[in-house]
Parts: sequence; structure tokens; C-alpha cells
Amino acid sequence: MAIRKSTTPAEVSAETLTRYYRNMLLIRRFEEKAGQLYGMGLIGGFCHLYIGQEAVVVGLEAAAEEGDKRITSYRDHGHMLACGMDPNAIMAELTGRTGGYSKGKGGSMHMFSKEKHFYGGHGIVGAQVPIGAGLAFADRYRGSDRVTFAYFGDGAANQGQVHETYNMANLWDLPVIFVIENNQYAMGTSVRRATQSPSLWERGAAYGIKGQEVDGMDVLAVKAAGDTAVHHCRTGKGPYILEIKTYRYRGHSMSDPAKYRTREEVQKMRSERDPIDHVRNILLSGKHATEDALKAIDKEIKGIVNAAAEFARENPEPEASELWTDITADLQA
Ligand SMILES: Cc1ncc(C[n+]2csc(CCOP(=O)(O)OP(=O)(O)O)c2C)c(N)n1
Ligand SMILES: [Mg+2]
Repeated sequence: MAIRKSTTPAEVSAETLTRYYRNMLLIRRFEEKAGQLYGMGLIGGFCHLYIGQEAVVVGLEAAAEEGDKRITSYRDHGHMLACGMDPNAIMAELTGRTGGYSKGKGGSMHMFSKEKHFYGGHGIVGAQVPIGAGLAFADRYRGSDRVTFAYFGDGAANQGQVHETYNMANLWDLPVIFVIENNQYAMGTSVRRATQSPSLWERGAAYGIKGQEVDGMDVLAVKAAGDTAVHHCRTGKGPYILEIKTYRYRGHSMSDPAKYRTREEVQKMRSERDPIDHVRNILLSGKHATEDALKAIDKEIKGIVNAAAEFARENPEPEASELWTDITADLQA
């Protein structure tokens, strides 16, 4: 049965919408578990959670095809899960174990998967944007019609390298979708305090790039915008900008006291705009899924996340000798 919402042009089957629900829930529960493990001292260093932003990456992954590429910042666990990377190996990397994607030597912000075309995980704000354009350049150079999703934040959007990349990407018609995940804050700085031109996607006009603003708490709106952007890039029309309005429920990282916003502000978003509740409501009110079916999904996700945590805790830490390996690329490989 087709589901249509007046504000959301993406029309998907009940089965597909249920899959979006499942994928968003996987990210939510995985991140909650990562937060717990961090609290227990099992995860060291920085850990940036994606809770609240799940509809962004799930909606865009629904618009992607095999071979498309993705690259993002340090807030990267959701992107990895959404493109099908292994929860066990992600959690093991968070806890610094050998079974992790970077053999326990990269941590939360530095994971990659050639198989899933996931190019990181980058700790330097905005650095992934020119790299993303480079990935798109490679596809264009080789005559491939694959596209690259380059995700970055509202804070990163103010960086010089982002503007340089916009300029070159359009000059060379690169098939790159610039995804601004506008979660309203860059660390403790509200987007309203950071710029006098708050419509971030409109800046693309200065370089001749088309784009649009998207409701990032509605996975169907994101999917529809993703389809438009992918079509634009895949048909050789150059880059596209999506400014996706979203909200992060947790602090910037696990060590953020969050004194720059009120509890009421966060609570209001959680209770009125939660992207997972939104889909749940559509599924239940339209009788597209039963309470029992959704409960079974909850149970399945809990199992996956608990297994990942178990795997991460049981896996060994790398030997000290591993400090001397994987430092430079083996060009013979
Ligand atoms: C070049 C650089 N400058 C500063 C930092 C410190 N820093 C880390 S995250 C961040 C805020 C970025 O905010 P935004 O782009 O909105 O992404 P979000 O964290 O909200 O996902 C800053 C300033 C950094 N990592 N790299
Ligand atoms: Mg931000």
C-alpha cells in the first residue's frame, strides 16, 4: 500500500517505511549503547552521538544505489550503520579492540570501508568536503555515473575550504551532493550566533549550484529530496546542496555539559518532532504495521546492539607492537 503525506512527496510501500523505521531504530539504540559504554569507561577519547539525526542518513541512503560513495565528519556511527557496515566491528572500534574497522587503532572518528564505499570518519571540521569532491572527481574522470554524498555540519558550512570546493565542484560538474546536516549547533554555538545568512543552502547560488532546504525530522521528506539530488548528479548536471534541518539531542560529544541551551528546548524537539516516533505514528495510525510487528523489530535491534557490545567487550586490545603497523600505505597490495 502506498503511503503519501501532504508535506512529504516520497511515496513508499509500507514495507519500505517499516525498513526505514528499523534502520533509524538501529542507529538510536546503537548510539544509546555507545553512550553507556562510554559512561562505563570502555570507550576512550571523543565520542559524538547521532541521536535525533537518524532520518537524515536513513532517508539519503534510501536514495543511494550500489557503488555510490559517502564521507562524513566525526559524528559518523549512524552513517556507517545506514550504509550496511557491521555493528560488531563499529562497536569494537569504539572500544579500541582488534576486531574493529581500524583494528582498534582509529576509534570513533576514524573508520573506513572500501566494500561499502564509506570513506570516513574525519576529525578535522570540513576536511571531508574537498575529499568528497575528489571522490566525485574520480568517478567523473573514469566515466562512472556514481555519486558521492559529502556530509558536514552547519558549523563546517562556514569554512573557506567548503566554499572553494563549491566553486570547483560546479566548475567541473562533479557528481557530489553536499549534505549540510544543520543540527542548529556547532559545539556550543547556535547557528543563529554563527552567521547572519542562516539559509546555508542558498549560498550555493554564488557558485551556480542548485539546492534546497529539507525537513530532516521526516525521513520521507529526506528521501524525496535525496531522489532529486541523486538524479541531478547522476545525469551529469553537477553538484547539488541539501540543507537538512535536524537536531542533536545529546551534547556535542560525551564531554559536553550542554549549558548553551535549555532542557525545555531539547524536550520540545524530542516530544514534538522525533523522527522515529513520526514514522511509528504513520505506520500505526494507517494500520500499515501492528504494535506486535514493531515490538518484534525493537527486539531484533536490541539483540543486534547487545551482541555488538558483547563482541566489543570480549575482543582483545591490540598488541603494543601494532603501533608500528599500518602507518603508511602498502602500495604493492
Ligand atoms: C578545523 C577544526 N576546527 C575546530 C575543530 C573543533 N570542532 C570539532 S567539532 C566542531 C563543531 C562543528 O560543528 P558542525 O559543523 O555544526 O557539526 P556537528 O558537530 O554539529 O555535527 C568544532 C569547532 C576541529 N575539529 N577542526
Ligand atoms: Mg552542527
